[in-house]
Amino acid sequence: MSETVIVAVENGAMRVTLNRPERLNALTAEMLDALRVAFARAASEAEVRAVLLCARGRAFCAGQDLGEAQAAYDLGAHVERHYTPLVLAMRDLPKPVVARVHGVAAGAGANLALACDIVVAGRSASFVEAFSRIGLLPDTAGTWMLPRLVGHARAMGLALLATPMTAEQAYAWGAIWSVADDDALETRCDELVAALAAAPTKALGATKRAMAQGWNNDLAAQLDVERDAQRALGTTHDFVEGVEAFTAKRPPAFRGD
Ligand code: LHQ
Repeated sequence: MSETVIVAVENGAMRVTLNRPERLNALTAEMLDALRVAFARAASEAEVRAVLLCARGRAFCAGQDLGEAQAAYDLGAHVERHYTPLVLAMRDLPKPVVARVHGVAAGAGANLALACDIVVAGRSASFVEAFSRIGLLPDTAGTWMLPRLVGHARAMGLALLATPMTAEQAYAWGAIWSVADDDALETRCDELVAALAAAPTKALGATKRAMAQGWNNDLAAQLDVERDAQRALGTTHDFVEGVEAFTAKRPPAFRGD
């Protein structure tokens, strides 16, 4: 079990905490392995219905540990081994992933946060595409996500200039879901994750998948995606429960199946 990535499952929610505060949670190979294991577990355990990615200390994550990166003989191999499967695991997980971001999120740390399905930032948060400062390009899906989230012009400014995007900017530009006062951030995120963990998991998973497919589909193909997903969701317990609860004017008790 890793001490630099702490994983706990409670009431349907998996909390994944980056825990290397003295290095601003800069990502080591051990941490990246542990993150991949955590997301694989989230995928395989039905008990897990939502994931919270958060961090200890004064920053969310300073990106790749530059001490280790310098020692890597081939950065491409490092990216392929550690970052590519992690981003794909997060995006392919048919369950919602929430990022709770406070303080700096830099480099791969910024892009890992932005790869989550819902990002809530404390007012102290900033997202820094720090790559150009050290002679690299935005990885961890930065070049794919940023233009989709904030548009080409802002993506280019963020990437080329490495100017921090504040929490308020990230919110105003549509890169994140919401901003909270730092002292309210933890409670806000816990409530959000609890609500997601009690939601109809299959429907949320299908929504996430369909939204991702939508980036590449034309309208007709996407309408087919929706039809097929709706057909499958129509056979779930949670659909029956949702309609019964609505009719009986009571809150639904979704089981996630
Ligand atoms: C760090 C780090 C760090 C090690 C702070 N590593 N120690 C790249 C290469 C290869 C393959 C795959 O992908 C990537 C992806 C990437 O993520 S590249 C981008 C890597 N990240 C950065 O370039 C950011 C580097 N850090 C910073 O620019 C600053 O530390 C930020 C802006 C995050 C925070 O600044 P401050 O609040 O002023 O804190 P600090 O700089 O004093 O940092 C505190 C300590 O943490 C310090 O150690 P020290 O012993 O002096 O207290 C830093 O050396 C250490 N630290 N980031 N990435």
